[in-house]
Amino acid sequence: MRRVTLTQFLIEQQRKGLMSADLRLLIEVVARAVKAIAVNVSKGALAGVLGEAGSDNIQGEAQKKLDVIANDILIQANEWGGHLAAMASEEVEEIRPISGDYPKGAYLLLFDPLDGSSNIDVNISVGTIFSVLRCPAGVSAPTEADFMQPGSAQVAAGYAVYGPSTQLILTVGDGVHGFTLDREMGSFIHTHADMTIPEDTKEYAINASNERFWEAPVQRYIGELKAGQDGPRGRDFNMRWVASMVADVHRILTRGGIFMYPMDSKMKDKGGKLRLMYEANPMAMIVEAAGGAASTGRERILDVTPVQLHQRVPVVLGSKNEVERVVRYHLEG
Ligand code: AHM
Ligand code: MG
Repeated sequence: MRRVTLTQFLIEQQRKGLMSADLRLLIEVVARAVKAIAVNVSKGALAGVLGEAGSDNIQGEAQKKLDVIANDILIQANEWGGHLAAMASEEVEEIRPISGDYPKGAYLLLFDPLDGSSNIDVNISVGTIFSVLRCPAGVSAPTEADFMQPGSAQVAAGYAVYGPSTQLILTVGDGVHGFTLDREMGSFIHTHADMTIPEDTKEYAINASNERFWEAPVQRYIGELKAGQDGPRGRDFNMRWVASMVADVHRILTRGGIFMYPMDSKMKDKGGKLRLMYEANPMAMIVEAAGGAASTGRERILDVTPVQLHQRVPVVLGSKNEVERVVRYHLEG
């Protein structure tokens, strides 16, 4: 089998005119940071990286040591290369413009350094999610307002999942490509070509402990799935919930399914649980590029106009026919 490394794959994409040299460099740098995060995640207790950092992030959540380590790795890897104008992280309140010590580039990078971090201490898969936007033309000192672009403006999106193997999933809009880290060689190898999500599925992912807080359309939809063969759907469904969005989305990208973190009455004032800019948008771009759909329940995620960097939205994504059904139930009220 011809082994194609991430570098080789990206150079071929660039030659086909699918990405600029700077975007290729940016993705390579993110991939390098992901390798460093994977090393830390896999050492776990041996490196003393488990447990709380003793600080809270902007979301008011207690940071884990690995949240802080992953955030630092991504910032340090990306700030000097000359391909970015600014960065934004789930873990940091303000955007981070590229310091005057380094050349500035044409892109904005957003990331959730370690998604699913409540799973770190129990040795369950976690991940890194990232999104790339263009810095608006003529802007040399970007502010938060320059990040307020809808998900449809993303030029690339991806995630890494630190599971039994480390995988990097990537799209620049032209299909979804998966790479597996060869730890001995230290390279990502292209192992999953053109990943696609089947339109139909028998599997759903939702935190069912929130059932009493859901809105009526979600209660109806999940109620019908749970009724299985005896209900209106006339067939049985299976439930999975890892509580790491990357792991749940990765399963859906591999074998189909629907993932939901819907609006619920506990979090109405916040807008939802998951963050638009570095969770919902990149995952929506990947899912759509793989033939799936992604909605808030009422609106295509990629069409949401952001008003705040750390904005939250309800998320329904995965196999197209199921997502469309959930949207229909919301429209019917
Ligand atoms: P995090 O970015 O702080 O880790 O939070 C996001 C995570 C998602 O990965 C996951 O889908 C969800 O939160 C799990 O929520 P819950 O603990 O309510 O099941
Ligand atoms: Mg997260």
